[in-house]
Amino acid sequence: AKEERTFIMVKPDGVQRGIVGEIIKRFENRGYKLVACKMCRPSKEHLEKHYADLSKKPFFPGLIQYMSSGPVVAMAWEGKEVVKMGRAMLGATNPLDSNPGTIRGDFCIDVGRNICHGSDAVESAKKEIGLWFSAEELQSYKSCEFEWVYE
Ligand code: YYY
Ligand code: MG
Repeated sequence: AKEERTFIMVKPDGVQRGIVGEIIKRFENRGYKLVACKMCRPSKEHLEKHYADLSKKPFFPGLIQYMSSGPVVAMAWEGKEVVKMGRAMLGATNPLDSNPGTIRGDFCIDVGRNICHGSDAVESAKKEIGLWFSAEELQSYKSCEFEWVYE
């Protein structure tokens, strides 16, 4: 369970607005472990794969346009229940429904500029990490915090 992983991404607006460090800080502070991290400029084809489930939605073209408009920071985080807790830490998809204290609830307003992505299930996390990272980009290591974060 402590080896569960999720895919978290700072979207182009989060990068432009300088919120990368804040997002990383929240996952670090919580006790989660960073196992992969890179800045990249994803192609439309790559983003169409990432968001394949949404391809029929009316907002899809705008979503792909926005997501390919600048660099993003892609990350994989590891720890107990990190998929579910990652979603809770991000807040609701629509920032206007996100509680204050969540990342979206603290830093954004519009659904089409919601600054971050997080996998919605363990299975989709596996798919997304496989899409964004090669095996060599994923690190396995024991954090010195481990014994102090977990009982
Ligand atoms: O997983 P999450 O990002 O919270 O929401 P999804 O339903 O997977 O939608 C992905 C992405 O699409 C969302 O973060 C913003 C955008 N979007 C939108 O622009 N308008 C909507 N009505 C719904 C989603
Ligand atoms: Mg989603």
